[in-house]
Amino acid sequence: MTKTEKYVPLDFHALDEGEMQRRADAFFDVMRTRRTVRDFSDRVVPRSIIETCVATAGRAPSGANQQPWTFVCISSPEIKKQIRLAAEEEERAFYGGRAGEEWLDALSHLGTNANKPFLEHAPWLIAIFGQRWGKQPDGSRKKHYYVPESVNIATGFLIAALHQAGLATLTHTPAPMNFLGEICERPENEKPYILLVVGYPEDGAKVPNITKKPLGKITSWL
Ligand code: IYR
Repeated sequence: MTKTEKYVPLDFHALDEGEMQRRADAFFDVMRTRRTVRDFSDRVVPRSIIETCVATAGRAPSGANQQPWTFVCISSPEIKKQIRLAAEEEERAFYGGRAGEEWLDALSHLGTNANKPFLEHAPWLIAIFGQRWGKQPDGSRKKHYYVPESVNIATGFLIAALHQAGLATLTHTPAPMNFLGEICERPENEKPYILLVVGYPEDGAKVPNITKKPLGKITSWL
């Protein structure tokens, strides 16, 4: 029997600085065009592309390498419809008063409202769950560490992978989101974090005329 080694050699290939800069610039040029999209076409996206992008998300670092995430990938029209109905009910309460004036004011430039047709039109919804705890071999609870950080880093990987693959996304967070666990039939240890809408933008889709902060506004160098 071969013994599993505790440590293995790192697969790392250093690049020269010119190549590093070229790659950093090339990736920035890809990511700078990412925009949150709210008008989705119903054009089909092959499952294999979603699979590969979720596999990329699964390479994210996580607390104690516990990988405390589940990506529920939904293309079923019936389930998308259930999600739309439940999300719109929450959003009606949100826009109808629960959000409060300050929050609605902060959102007003995005032009959002309680109607979420994209939850049915887009070919894929990816409901991202964090596993608040895991299971020991004997079935008892196993504590998980840094679950929100881990899930959110993996979600960032996923959004980048989908964008790089030529797909549009919307990071949707209806609140509260408990209906997602019920519709997706997730176990009680899983908490919904984000509902990612994935597909192609509708022809002629428009996005809010907003900008990102320049580097000088998001950094401090010591
Ligand atoms: N979840 C609502 C409201 C909303 C909240 C924030 I913060 C946004 O950046 C965008 C929307 C909705 O999806 O309409």
